[in-house]
Amino acid sequence: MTKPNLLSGMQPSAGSLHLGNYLGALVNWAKMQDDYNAFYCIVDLHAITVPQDPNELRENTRRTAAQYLAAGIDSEKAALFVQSHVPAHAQLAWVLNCITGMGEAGRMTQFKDKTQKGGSDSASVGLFTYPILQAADILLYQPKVVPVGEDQRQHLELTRDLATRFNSRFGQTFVIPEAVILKETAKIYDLQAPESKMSKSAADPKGLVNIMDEPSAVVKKIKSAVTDTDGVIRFDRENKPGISNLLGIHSAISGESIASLEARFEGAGYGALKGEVADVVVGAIEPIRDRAIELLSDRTELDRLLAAGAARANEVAEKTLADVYDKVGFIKPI
Ligand code: ATP
Ligand code: LTN
Repeated sequence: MTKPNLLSGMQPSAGSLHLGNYLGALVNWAKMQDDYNAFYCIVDLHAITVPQDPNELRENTRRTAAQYLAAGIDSEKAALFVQSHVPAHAQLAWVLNCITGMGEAGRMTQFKDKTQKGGSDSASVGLFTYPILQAADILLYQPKVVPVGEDQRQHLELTRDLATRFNSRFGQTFVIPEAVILKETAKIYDLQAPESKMSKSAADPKGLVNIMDEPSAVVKKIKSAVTDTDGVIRFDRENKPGISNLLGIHSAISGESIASLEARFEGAGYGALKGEVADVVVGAIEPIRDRAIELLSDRTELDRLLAAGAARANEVAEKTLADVYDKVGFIKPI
């Protein structure tokens, strides 16, 4: 029996992934590659919707790929590729642009949030059409499932709407994909501001554990995590966000339940919990960092893996695009 397709994407927008990306996305992607025919796309076209330094973008694209491979994405099982290596993404996005309403695109909250932060002059038209390019990323691969974070739910709804509209206007073309929203336990919060999610754009770098951080820096960040003053180790997201986040991180990595951690740390000080969380985190990410550094030392091999991924992706994407071009009435070149 053939496996159903899966697609997901990540932006190469920083030199390192953080613990939130790792526990929220990567761990799950590595698991899902066994049961699905998985396509994992590094979305460089999306990254340039905000200004990028060209050399940094090149570096971050390879660093992102290396970290995914180091964390268990197997290039034999899943196709790991760079979006700009598959021209059909931009080509299908154009067609989808032409069936999307201005108002419909304007309702996307991520665009609204980002323009509110930077002002409408700083926002590009590319940022406005970002979700339509994302819909193209997805629909080209006819995936049954798209694993994403909660923040992507609205983009997935738009993708489903566009696919349904195209199918009803031009005949059955696209599979309607389902969003798979990652479990609540995998939502990781900032160590310095534990009410907000851990994010690349954190105000204070101390709040962010990066996969590529030196182990000693990771230990330091965890030991200086913000907690509270009542001295009890108990999971209570509302009143004890710092301690709850540390328990959540431990549990997500070690697999030990929160209840068991609470029982084991009853009467212990916060320092003891932090020490153990630091050990657990370093134990998980240090081998990934080491392997990523190793992969990055052979860029020819890394680029070869990405080229192989792109070849597999192109094969599927070109088929869908040819069907779309035909359905909308473009004549075939002879
Ligand atoms: P950031 O907010 O750090 O910029 P992002 O969402 O832009 O992160 P992407 O590379 O676009 O990062 O997304 C990679 C994946 O990581 C997405 O599926 C996203 O939902 C997930 N993710 C990001 N931050 C967290 C977090 N703190 N906890 C759990 N999952 C997260
Ligand atoms: N918008 C997504 C990144 C992304 C994506 C995709 C995710 C671009 N194309 C296709 C899933 C499927 C984000 O910011 N996480």
